Amino acid sequence: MRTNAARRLAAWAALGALLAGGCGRPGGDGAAPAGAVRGEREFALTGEVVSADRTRKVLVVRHNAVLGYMPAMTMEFAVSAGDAAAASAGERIRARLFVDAAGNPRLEDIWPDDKVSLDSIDAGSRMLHQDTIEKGKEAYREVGDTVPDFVLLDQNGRVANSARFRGKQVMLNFIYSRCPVADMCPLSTAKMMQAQKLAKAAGIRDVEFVSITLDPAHDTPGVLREYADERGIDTSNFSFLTGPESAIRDLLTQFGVIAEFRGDILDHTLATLLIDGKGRITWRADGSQWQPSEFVGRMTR
Ligand SMILES: [Cu+2]
Repeated sequence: MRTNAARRLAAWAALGALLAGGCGRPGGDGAAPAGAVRGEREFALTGEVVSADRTRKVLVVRHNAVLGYMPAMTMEFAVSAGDAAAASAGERIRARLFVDAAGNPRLEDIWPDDKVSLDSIDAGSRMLHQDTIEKGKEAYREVGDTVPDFVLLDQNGRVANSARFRGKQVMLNFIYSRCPVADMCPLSTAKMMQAQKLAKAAGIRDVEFVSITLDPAHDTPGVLREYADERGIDTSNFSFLTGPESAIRDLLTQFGVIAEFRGDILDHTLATLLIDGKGRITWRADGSQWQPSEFVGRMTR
């Protein structure tokens, strides 16, 4: 209990320090556009991916009727590099359709929309929420405790069940793709990459690296795929996860990470954990001043 309270206090202190610097959410003039720009119209779209062209950054989608705009048909849409890379033929999707003044259609905010995935994510989120509520004030997982089960989506839009990681040691942290503060999320990701390289060089097998987004409303699978691709991350054992807001909230509670939007600013703390093959937390570092070698040194080979 005492450790718990002390940790929370430390976390809030870190947040206070952060507020001074501010971990901003870009979105003002000149930032990468997300959502409608002037003169664009927006619609909701559902359909099935027929093919993806990563070079031209387009998806061919057999879409359902778009209310107030067009009947069901198969056509091409401009998408981001990450969405083009993450998409696979036959995948059902839902997205926001933007049409500019010249009639050019573009999809953003693309999420998997097949019933099997949605049902398992929904069931996983409900179980996680029940677990969080039942544990109440004891929800915070300390070193020695077992991590909660979760069902999220990875950077390719595939369901990522925590069972996938059982039997492997996991190095886990929380980040968000738009974090503009160099020594917060960008530094954490760079250190995770370094730990991945060190672990590989040390011959440590059965280790997975997992980064869960703090900003699921923006960080779709495609956005996370682009985040990983831009950094040249080897995703063979490094996953970027997103999912329902409620599941992310519950995980933040259980992992003792604070993330709060204040207007356009996401104030957040950082935590990096090492979890053993049985799902027990064996080490934890708060903030971003930890060394990759500390974690790799604690991994079993
Ligand atoms: Cu950040």
